[in-house]
Amino acid sequence: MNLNSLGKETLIFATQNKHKLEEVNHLLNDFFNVIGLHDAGFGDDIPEDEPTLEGNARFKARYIYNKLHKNVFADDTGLEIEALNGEPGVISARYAGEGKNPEDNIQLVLKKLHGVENRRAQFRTVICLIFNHQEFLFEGVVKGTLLTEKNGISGFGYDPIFKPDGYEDTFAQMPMELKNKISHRGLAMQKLIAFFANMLALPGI
Ligand code: ITT
Repeated sequence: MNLNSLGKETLIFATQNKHKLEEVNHLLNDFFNVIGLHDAGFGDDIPEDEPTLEGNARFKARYIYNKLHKNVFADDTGLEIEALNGEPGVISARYAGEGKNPEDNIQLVLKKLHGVENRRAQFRTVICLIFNHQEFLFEGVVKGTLLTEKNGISGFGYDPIFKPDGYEDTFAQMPMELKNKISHRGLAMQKLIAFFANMLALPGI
């Protein structure tokens, strides 16, 4: 194992997104020293041209593994809107253009849903982990409703317009701890953590 000075193994999270890194660090902090691509010395964007979330998560994790030969995981998330046949899905980051501007993306969703009664949507995350040279996939889904205007300033991306089922607040109105407990990425991460909890209890790992 590749242990750092705190006795925790370093695990690379193949992301350039600081918000995602912060959320995930919060969850994995007990087990790993999680570093993003920036701290792993990687400044380039990894292409996300696959037609599915699974494909992109796999591609990103393999891309970094093939360069660094270290344990790594990557995720890909999409907002899947029922009335738009699952759009924006795999192109959630660049829905309104290659500038990947979250405000533009939100405005485009609101425009497309203007006057539409069915506001049902879900966030879906797929994580691909490459650990000890083996590949594993984990999925997390959270269902909810899209509002007609933004609410809240926490989080990122589409959070200000997404209200998860069972809650009165949007993700952008929640503390990170609560979002992590119920969110797509949080649920996928909980599966990853359960996997590690099992794995690390085994002798020889
Ligand atoms: P990396 O590929 O570098 O990890 P990214 O910002 O492209 O960062 P994703 O591919 O996982 O992240 O997600 C695609 C987009 O989906 C992202 O840019 C946001 O617009 C949206 N998104 C992802 N997770 C979200 C979340 O928890 N809340 C709100 N929007 C989210």
